[in-house]
Amino acid sequence: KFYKSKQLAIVGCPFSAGQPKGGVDKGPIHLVSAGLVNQLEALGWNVHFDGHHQFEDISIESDPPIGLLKNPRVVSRTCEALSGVVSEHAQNGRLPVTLGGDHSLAMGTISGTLKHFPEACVIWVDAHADINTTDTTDTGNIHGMPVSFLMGIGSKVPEFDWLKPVLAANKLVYIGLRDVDDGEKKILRENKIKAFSMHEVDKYGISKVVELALDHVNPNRDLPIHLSLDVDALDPSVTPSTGTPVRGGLTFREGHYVCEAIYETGLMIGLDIMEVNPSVSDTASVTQTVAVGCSLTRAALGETLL
Ligand code: 6HN
Ligand code: MN
Ligand code: MN
Ligand code: MN
Repeated sequence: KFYKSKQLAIVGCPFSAGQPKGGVDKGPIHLVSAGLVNQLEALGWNVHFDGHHQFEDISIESDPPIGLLKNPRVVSRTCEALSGVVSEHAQNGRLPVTLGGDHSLAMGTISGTLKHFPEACVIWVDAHADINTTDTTDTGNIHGMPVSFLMGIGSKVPEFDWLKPVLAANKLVYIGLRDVDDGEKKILRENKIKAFSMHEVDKYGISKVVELALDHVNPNRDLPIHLSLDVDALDPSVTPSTGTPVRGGLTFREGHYVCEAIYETGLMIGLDIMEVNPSVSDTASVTQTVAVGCSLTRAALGETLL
């Protein structure tokens, strides 16, 4: 609907500075090595893949914390560069599919897609709300903060001046939450942000939850949708190789259902597949997590069961 032809761009982002564990930077390399490009071509997509972005000009040296924020300059400059890459793909009619890397990258992807689709809504599928501010963060890990930066809430950090508040509270909805910090709960309440935790998934079932989520951010089913998916939204038995696993998550089918249902709207203008970490757990777990990362991506891009 929003892109003329079936064209997409894979934006591989080997990046881990938004959190402390090594390995998440290898996530996109594993997803592509597993054959993701061919799999998407088999679904009828014209896939543009230039290789993984290295953002080489950005040094991790001399980047001391700002307040509690770890690697703030590296994260900021990487996301700024990513924002440009993503918005250019959108401008050229290619659906940007970003493979992370840690979830701080969503500052780049969402600011990039919203530049071209300012009316778009965001569906954030995650165990975590990733909405800590510079004031509420306990860990200083910026992958727990991208949403607050996109909304422009919390004390400002000059290093992130390039990122304007682009995301309104009523344009955001969460699915899958189950590990939300106290400060984040307060932010969700105060900003009246709609969230469907695992409690609501249990109560209503996943199809109703997706319908209610769309009713909230996209009542007439006519606005563009950016889907940002953290693989830790799924249960650790399904996607064990991720940096911050939390038990009690979405089943394999529930995770895929969300992707299929968003694809069915025909409104998706951006997709993030984040937080696959091939250094977490054993080889079998890594193979499984990468395979699920690929199948979630395919489900979001039109793979059907029949
Ligand atoms: N993620 N709320 C915790 C924090 O450090 O702020 C966890 C964040 C996890 C982020 O999984 O993308
Ligand atoms: Mn290119
Ligand atoms: Mn998460
Ligand atoms: Mn996340």
